[in-house]
Amino acid sequence: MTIRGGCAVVLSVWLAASVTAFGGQENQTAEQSHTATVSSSKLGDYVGLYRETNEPDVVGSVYVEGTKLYIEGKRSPRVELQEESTDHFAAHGLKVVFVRNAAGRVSGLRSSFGGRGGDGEVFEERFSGVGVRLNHFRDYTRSESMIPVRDGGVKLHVVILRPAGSETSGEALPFLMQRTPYGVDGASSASVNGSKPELATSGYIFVYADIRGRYGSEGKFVMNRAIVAHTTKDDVDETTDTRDTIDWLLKNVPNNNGKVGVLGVSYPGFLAMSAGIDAHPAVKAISPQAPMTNVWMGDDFFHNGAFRETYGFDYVQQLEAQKTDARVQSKEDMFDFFLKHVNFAGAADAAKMGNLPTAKVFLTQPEYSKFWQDMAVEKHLTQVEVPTLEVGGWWDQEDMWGTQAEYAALKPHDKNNEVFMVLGPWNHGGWGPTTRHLGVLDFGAATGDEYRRTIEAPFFEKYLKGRPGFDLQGVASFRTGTNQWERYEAWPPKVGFKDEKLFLTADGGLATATPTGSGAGGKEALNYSADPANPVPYRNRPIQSTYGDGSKWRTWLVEDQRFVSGRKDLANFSTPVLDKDVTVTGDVVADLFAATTGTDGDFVVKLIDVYPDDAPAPMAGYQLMIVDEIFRGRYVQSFEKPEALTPGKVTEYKWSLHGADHTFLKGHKIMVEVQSSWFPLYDRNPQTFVPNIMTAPAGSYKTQTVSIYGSEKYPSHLEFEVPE
Ligand code: PG9
Repeated sequence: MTIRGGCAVVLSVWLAASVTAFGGQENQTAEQSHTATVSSSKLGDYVGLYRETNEPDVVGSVYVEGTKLYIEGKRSPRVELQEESTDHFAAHGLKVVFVRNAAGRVSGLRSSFGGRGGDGEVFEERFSGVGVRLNHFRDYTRSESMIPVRDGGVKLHVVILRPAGSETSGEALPFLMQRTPYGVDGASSASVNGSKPELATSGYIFVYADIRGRYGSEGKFVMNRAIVAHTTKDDVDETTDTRDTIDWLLKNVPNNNGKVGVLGVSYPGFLAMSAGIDAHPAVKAISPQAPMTNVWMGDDFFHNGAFRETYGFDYVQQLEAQKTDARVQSKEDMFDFFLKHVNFAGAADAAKMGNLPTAKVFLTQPEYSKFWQDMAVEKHLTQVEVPTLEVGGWWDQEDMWGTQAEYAALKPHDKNNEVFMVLGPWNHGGWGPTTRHLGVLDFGAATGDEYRRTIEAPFFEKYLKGRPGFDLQGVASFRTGTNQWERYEAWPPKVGFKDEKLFLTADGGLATATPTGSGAGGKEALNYSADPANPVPYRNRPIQSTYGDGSKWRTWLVEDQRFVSGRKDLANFSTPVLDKDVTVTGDVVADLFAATTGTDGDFVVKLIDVYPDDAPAPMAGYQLMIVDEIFRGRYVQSFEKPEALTPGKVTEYKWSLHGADHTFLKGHKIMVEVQSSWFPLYDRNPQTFVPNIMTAPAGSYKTQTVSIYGSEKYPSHLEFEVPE
């Protein structure tokens, strides 16, 4: 996966550009020699180290060599700055304006990528007058190959990057491979050094592979191709393509040490896991990161049966409409768009995408059919074939399920203690950029850099090069709230933890004591009326296309929930202000007793940290979601065979909100919010049972009253673990 913007920091932005826009051109960008038109005495004005005040871990350097002015970062290649006018410079799309203080001294710089969209302009203060070479980029040479695979005729495209000179001399090196549907043409010496600085410095033979049917590779692309039984040579899947690729690499790439590591984020994370199933003997380590694992149960396309309408709509068009990615970009608020088209069939029709292979399955098989079951990866994880490092983020907006599900499947088979997991304060792939932030949250350190330096790089060094330094025994978890790394023997941790429950009381409270009698204040349940014509938005409007210009998709999970929590069509439950810290660790499970006047309905449960009103801006009164998940009512008896609900019947719904490791600090409140829509990320439930919600007629969408119980008989609650 390429680094997709994400962090509002000039050098990270610049890195993103070096990986995408500058990709494959680093020899020109690094050393292109236009003559600077300014005098060298003036150039000296700009020399120094710069950092963004908000993001002090990102440091840039400006220095003079000969008569030229250069800028570079730890993770970005040097580029020559060309003067356009006094204090205004440009380099390959990067605009740099030096800023002077009242005394006329250069005190900082403002930079932006003109025309690239995304993160806008960034200011960096100058904190030292000495400019030095910051990055220690190793020179990698690039080659390309087409690799034949077993089913004859089909060849797969790879880009190979290896330290210059390592073909013929020096130690034999291991391979580090990433397979992807997103294209590998941009892979370059600069992108390898920028995205994996620690590993690139050490030296690996990096292999970037286009998967079957995408970009430079031949054959037919099949989205999330299911793993099949291998009885004939034509039974291909991602595991066989990986094995065939590795076979070829071992035989054809000189001076390799016979060991292969595979890593990747998201779709490439799924492909990394595939490398550990029926693995080639040369595979010695894999790191599936935010891997899509089960796209019906909890990853990209459905969660517990609720259809992820915006994501399915955008992603399928991005990948399946053509061989290379096409960004889906709409000017309309997607809330209005999907409401106007009633159901997914209407929206797909409007976009003329109904015939794309995965869209067809969305439309005809919304239940957990054999098609989706065959695609699920976790059922193949019945043994640990290779040391595995799973990586995931607490606020992953795409593949929240995969990391934890793969770990849970593998761990019982982990005889040699070779399954590890890291969970951090990140969104999807957020451990890549150098940043302390996610949205408005500040974690006090560049946690992704910490992870890559202390865990990811030592993991591959140990298993591919036999070097010391990898000291993770089980799981590393970044506990939010207190903002510190914790280490556990396993996930969820058992040693030093005990089970706890938090009950939803019918007067809107939360309590650790089991409710007695008919419920708090004599009330059995909290009721609200849910109208599908006015669904609860999942993020602040306008809602842009997933990866469209200005999209807030990447940080929606940390948006302040006050934008909806005052609505009448949801139920709020809250503790009083906490008089001590409360830590919630492990898998958080919602166990809800609920009834509806309808014959179908969705239930969304959100566990929220409510900051005190006197917290420093921007956190005063902030409502931060810690974990959250949806459940589609019709699947309460069976995911395969949906059934109508009985109006008014109290039913138990139990589902995982996924892992958390969070301390609700003294002075905060714990809040649980229950609602019946999360639109348009999830399609609307008509609240009247219809055979297929994808084609639900407009007339079937009906307002219903939903009751969330909190009595002795129906004790709705959350389950989790707390330190002993
Ligand atoms: N979340 C993306 C994806 C993975 C697998 C299936 C569909 C989508 C990704 O970022 O790769």
